[in-house]
Amino acid sequence: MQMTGAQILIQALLDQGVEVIFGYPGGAVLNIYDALYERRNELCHIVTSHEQGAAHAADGYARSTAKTGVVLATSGPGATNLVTGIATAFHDSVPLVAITGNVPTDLIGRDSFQEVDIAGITNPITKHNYIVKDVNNLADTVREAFVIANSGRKGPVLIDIPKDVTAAKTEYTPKPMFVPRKNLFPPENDLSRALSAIEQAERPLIYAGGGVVFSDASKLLSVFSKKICAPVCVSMMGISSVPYNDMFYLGMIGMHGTSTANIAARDCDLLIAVGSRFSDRVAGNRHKFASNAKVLHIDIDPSEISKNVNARLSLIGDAPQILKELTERCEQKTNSEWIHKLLQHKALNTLPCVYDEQGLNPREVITKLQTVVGEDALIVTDVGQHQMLTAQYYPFTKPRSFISSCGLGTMGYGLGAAIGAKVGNPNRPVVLITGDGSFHMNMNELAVAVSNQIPVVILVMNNGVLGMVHQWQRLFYQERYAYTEIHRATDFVKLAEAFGAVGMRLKERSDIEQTLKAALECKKPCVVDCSIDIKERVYPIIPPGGTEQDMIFSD
Ligand SMILES: Cc1ncc(C[n+]2csc(CCOP(=O)(O)OP(=O)(O)O)c2C)c(N)n1
Repeated sequence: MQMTGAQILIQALLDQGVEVIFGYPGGAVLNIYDALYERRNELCHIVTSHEQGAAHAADGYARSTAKTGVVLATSGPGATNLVTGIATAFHDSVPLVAITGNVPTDLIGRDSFQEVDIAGITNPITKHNYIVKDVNNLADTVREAFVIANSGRKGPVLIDIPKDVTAAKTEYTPKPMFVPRKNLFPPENDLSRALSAIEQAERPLIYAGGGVVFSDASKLLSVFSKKICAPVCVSMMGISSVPYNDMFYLGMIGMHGTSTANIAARDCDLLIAVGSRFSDRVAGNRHKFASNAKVLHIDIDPSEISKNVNARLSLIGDAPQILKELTERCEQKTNSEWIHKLLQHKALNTLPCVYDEQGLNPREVITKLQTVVGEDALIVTDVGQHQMLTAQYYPFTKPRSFISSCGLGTMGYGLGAAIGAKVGNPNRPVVLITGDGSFHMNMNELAVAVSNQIPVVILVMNNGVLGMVHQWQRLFYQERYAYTEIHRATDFVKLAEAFGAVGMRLKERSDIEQTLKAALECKKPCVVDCSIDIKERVYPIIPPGGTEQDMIFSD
């Protein structure tokens, strides 16, 4: 059947199983919006306040549902507004298809109105990108983009479509939905070397990253850890891969990790990294990290091996398949001394959780939140102290329940991502934990939550400062608080009301549970202004470039 490029695009997206697109209209995508309008009963489109919010929403949707997020923007400023969201998804390996309109083909390269080379701009932050110059290539390009976004290490793909291509007509031939490319399986040689390293290890430690969460390898990892008697620590991306109350769980590793996890990395003789990157937030000093251990790196992306920390052994492939194979082939180990020592250390070094002060302690709000929202909730964060405290204190029990910009550390990520997560999971409670700095960046998306009746709960940990940077100034800049005490007078309750949302204030410890309950039960977008002391800090911290020896535990 003859269709326009715009109609083909929408049909191809529907054929890929896409149910929702986040985006923002404009001149270069008018044909696409017109085609979307025709199919409005089949494909939901959510218009955000800003394209950045749309990209974060598509990202939050993808992380929480395991589907591909789709975002649509016009040329020029619409496209450049996507950049931070695409980079955020790229850093954390989130499958995203970003579609941008561009000026007509004959205006490209002529400094035309709203023209940018978005393919050039996004080259380093996408897995792949396309400029479709011939309508006959459009449907296959869309299909291929979904394959690439979802194969191997997942990530964003951009498709730039000039306006004349969306207007041109051609024949549309339907094809079946994409099948991701098959992952490699490691050769027998590598497997048997890994197995003998596991056999010989006296002090094995598993370090799990986002790859475990995203490949749904959590259960297999847990079985594997018990079989080889190895405790498990996680990167921030790996949070929720292991339930917080798993006997072998040591918590987060790295800069704001637990002392037990960091000591385990120091003392282990075999470090089994699964789907993780050894970023500088984990291995602050990559030359001294886990220096007593052989590293066995399991990853789907060969370019990760020995990128940051030298791996003596590696297994390239799909984490679930590899973990299953290793578990089946290795002997049941007992390693009581190593495990016993670490679990004892963990029991004696829990993070502080006695709250006797008058004011509101963010840790207490975060811990009590779980008792109110239950295990099914999706917890989204922005970036800063509130993010680290959530990572440290929230008792996650289910994979994919923690959604945060870990790699890029994008302030302003949270509200868009929370909206996307709620759209993808309408029956699960979605709570955004944010800071006043982060919330100021993209709070305009509150309008979207209101107009689309997306009832997210937003807890603004309001300390009146850019807390995390303030903390670094205290520790590393002799308390010279340059431009982090920004004295904003925003009234978050009034602001919420102005947007048509519900606003609440939380100041007293005694009100935590009832306020959180009320926020959830109002079934509307709700902003809770939580008054947090400016002196709140996140400990422990390993200073940048340091090791577990340099860990600071208090002011
Ligand atoms: C877009 C962006 N700009 C700047 C930063 C640097 N940065 C990291 S944390 C932080 C402070 C965050 O403040 P807030 O959101 O209020 O959270 P808090 O640390 O107080 O919990 C800043 C400015 C960033 N991560 N992202």
